[in-house]
Amino acid sequence: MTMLIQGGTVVSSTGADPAEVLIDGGQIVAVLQPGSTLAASAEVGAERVIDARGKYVIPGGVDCHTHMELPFGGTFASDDFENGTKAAAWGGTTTIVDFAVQSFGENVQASLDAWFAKAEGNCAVDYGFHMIIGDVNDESLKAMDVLIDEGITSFKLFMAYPGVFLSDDRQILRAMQQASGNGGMIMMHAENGIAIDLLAEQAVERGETDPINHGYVRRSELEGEATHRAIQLAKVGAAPLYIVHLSASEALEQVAIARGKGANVFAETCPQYLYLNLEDHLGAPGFTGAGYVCSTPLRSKHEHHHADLWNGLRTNDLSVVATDHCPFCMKDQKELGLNDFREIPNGIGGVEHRMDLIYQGVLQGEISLPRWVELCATTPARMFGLYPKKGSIQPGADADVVLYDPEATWTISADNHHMNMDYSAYEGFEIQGRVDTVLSRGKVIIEGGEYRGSKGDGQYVRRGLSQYLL
Ligand code: DUC
Ligand code: ZN
Ligand code: ZN
Repeated sequence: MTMLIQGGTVVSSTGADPAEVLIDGGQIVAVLQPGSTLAASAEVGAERVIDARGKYVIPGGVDCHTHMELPFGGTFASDDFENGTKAAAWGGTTTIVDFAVQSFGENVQASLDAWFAKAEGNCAVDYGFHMIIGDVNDESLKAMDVLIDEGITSFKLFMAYPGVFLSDDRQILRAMQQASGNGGMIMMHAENGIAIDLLAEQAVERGETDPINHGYVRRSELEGEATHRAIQLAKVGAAPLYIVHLSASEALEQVAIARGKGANVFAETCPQYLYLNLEDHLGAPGFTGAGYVCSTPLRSKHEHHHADLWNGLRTNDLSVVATDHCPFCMKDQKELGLNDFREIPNGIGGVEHRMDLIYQGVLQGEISLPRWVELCATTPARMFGLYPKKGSIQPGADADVVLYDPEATWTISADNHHMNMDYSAYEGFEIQGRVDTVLSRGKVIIEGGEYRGSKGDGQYVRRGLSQYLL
């Protein structure tokens, strides 16, 4: 079907201008100047004209960090691919990159196949995979090369979670050397897990078992230390490095120093680290704080992490905002840690609210309107080999397009969200701006306050290499 999106302001990573977007066969075929002869003839030929007056027309969001159905601490993240990708669509995200997991002792390809089976035929929006390498050995190192050809071009390693996912420095360096040879991007969970586990053990021995202790023991210095170490190892291994879910000023400082010296180091942060904090959220009365247990943890409002992260988003030392969407319900899931914060499954759900929450940063004067699009769509697409099909409004791109109403006002609540969570980490947040219409490869999937897509609309995206390789 030929469609024309007319009357809106197209926002890209480089600017915002009135323009009309012509779509055919699921792709954008032209971006036209309003009032031009070409726009007039496109209107005549279009089978459907979508009125975008008063709306921003933006590329669909790319959330490059989600964990649908992640097994964690004896339970599973509560969104499956069907529900989680539908929630993403409601929030204007039209591509997710989820993490397939190779656990210790498992075969990489078999683990990846299991993740394909979970997603295939179930997704509302397009999806790709990164691979968590939880067991770096000769076999998994070889598998990294094979995965690149299958469109899985990035590999996450952990410096945290000893005995579960942690890779030691030898394993990290070896994986970096492999990525250096095959063009892969190493993604790092940078926290010193050995030191954290000692502090956690000591806290519990003292009887300090409440959720807030999760934040106290995962000290920001230990995120800074691990980030520094990861950067040095990447230099030695001659590999590009992408730090995931950066939350601490100390870690950002290390990224900024490295980038200042020209290192090919990148970092993402997430809305929870910009808007939530240790005292008010992780330290909420009773067991409520469990809903805010995630790693890296929320940081203290009495330090300067929030302001520093916003600054990093302006300077590009932070170049992506993703969600680390990893939802758990309070009932039966977070409750596993009622008597010991170490047993609380780590994660916050947020795939639905990233575009809205970061748009508040535009309204608050923290970032510009084009920077919003760049952080939430264009750079993640370029970083992870999805560009120019994803993350941009230009001829040849997939017609993943969002009409965003900048004036709408509403309040985030568990009562109105679509994620499978019995609470919202952002309950009561007053939002200006709202997703109005969502197109995924030219199909209207959200319109008029209704989901109009179907299960299985979303397709697997075979990713290329990062555009940020040197
Ligand atoms: N952090 C989380 O909060 N959840 C899943 C894994 C991770 O690293
Ligand atoms: Zn992580
Ligand atoms: Zn994660």
